Amino acid sequence: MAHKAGFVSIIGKPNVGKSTLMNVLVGERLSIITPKAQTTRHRILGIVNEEDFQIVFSDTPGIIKPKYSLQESMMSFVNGSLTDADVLLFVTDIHEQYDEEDVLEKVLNRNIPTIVLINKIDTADQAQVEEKITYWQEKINPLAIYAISALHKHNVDGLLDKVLEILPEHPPYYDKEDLTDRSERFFVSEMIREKIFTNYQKEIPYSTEVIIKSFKDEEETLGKKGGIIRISAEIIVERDSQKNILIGKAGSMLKKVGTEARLEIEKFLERKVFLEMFVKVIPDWRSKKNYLKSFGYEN
Ligand code: GDP
Ligand code: K
Ligand code: MG
Repeated sequence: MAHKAGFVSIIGKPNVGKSTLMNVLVGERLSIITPKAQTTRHRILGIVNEEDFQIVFSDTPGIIKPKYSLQESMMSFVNGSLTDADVLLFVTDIHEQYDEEDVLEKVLNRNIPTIVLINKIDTADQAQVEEKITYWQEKINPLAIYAISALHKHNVDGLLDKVLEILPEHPPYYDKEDLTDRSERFFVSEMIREKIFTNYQKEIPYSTEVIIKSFKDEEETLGKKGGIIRISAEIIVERDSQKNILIGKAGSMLKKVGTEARLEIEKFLERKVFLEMFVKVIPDWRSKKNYLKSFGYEN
């Protein structure tokens, strides 16, 4: 049988469940998930490999109108994923209103086969689901519409079969062992960022970046069997006041974040981890191109 392969972009507004869906499709917890908008800042590949196919999913930041350079870079990741997509998975929340047309225009004027996913149907009744299916049918007449719950893995298998049906015959783009294009360091920094998103309110999560300064696996560096992985991370914020909040009384908050992140990282790496974190202030880093570039946000 001929081998199929292609790129499948998961796109939509913030918080509709794109990252949840990507993790379900790939069967691994690659993308971080929080109830806050703009959790995902990068294009993250999740690769599903079988003998006769390779599906390369792209999780992307939610589509917004950028207000500062970081957000511009986030939107350029969305555009990049649209440029090489063989299939679009356009994710919507069942309760979401589409009164402005800008998102649709950006996404749907490209002649890419599009599947609409009406997500979070666990929060709606059958009549609402049917109403939305009709709505999207009339509005954009996509190749297919699936009403799903990414959270409860409901109706997702049929979706995978549909994607396979559309994918072109092509040799694999990545090694068939690969699960993603990102490094362990990247996922570690994301897991710390996730805990910052869930532990702090207001502007702190949006003003924070996490940089892994060192990552030393004692099994490799010391040849020590059962050795731990020592990780040192820098948490960057924009102001001294944010640094104080992040650290908390006598370091209590940072300690909580560190413990939660370490447990997550240990699960991911399947190893014991020692995690140390430092907080550093870089005023206005989200608007400074040189910092953005060094943090991996190319524009
Ligand atoms: P993204 O911003 O589009 O990547 O959305 P996330 O995957 O980060 O999810 C945003 C929020 O929606 C999180 O709190 C998820 O747990 C929640 N969520 C995602 N899918 C579903 C779903 O099918 N049903 C419900 N009830 N919540 C969901
Ligand atoms: K989110
Ligand atoms: Mg996301």
